[in-house]
Amino acid sequence: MERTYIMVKPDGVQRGLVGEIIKRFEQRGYQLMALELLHPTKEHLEEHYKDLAGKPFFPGLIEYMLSGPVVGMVWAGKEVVKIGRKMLGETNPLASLPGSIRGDFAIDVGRNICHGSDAVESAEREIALWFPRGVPEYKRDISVHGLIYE
Ligand code: IDP
Ligand code: MG
Repeated sequence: MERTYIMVKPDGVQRGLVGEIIKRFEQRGYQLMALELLHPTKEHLEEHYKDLAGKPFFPGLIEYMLSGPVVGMVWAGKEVVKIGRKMLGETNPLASLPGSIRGDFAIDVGRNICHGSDAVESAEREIALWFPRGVPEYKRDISVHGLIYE
């Protein structure tokens, strides 16, 4: 089953949007596999965002991500990486359609409340980074949701 790493960033936690973001993934039909509120170190965040290390906004991004706790989650289900990104909206909230999380709750690219992996490979890398003890699988009674998994 495809998995993705979704994170509520410090501004999302401060604004009380954790439940709202969880709700959207749950009601869409995705399966919650792991969930943790944590205070990541600078080194951990630099590793998470290592592909962006050369960008001018990188120091500001790390400072923002260090401003408070984050909530990390693993969600699983059909095409969850791609659909999860759609549910989050565009990187710049101003380009995000209403109905997406950023399109409903944010206006600033530097305070865009959530993170979602951008590919299956980066999702697996991020899951290993944020949940190093592993993420156990569990069975879900999918018939109650009307979902059919291949
Ligand atoms: P993503 O979060 O939509 O995948 P990335 O390009 O991976 O976007 O950038 C990671 C994060 O860095 C963004 O979510 C945003 O918080 C921040 N960021 C990206 N571009 C800019 C920018 O131009 N100015 C300020 N912050 C930015
Ligand atoms: Mg990204």
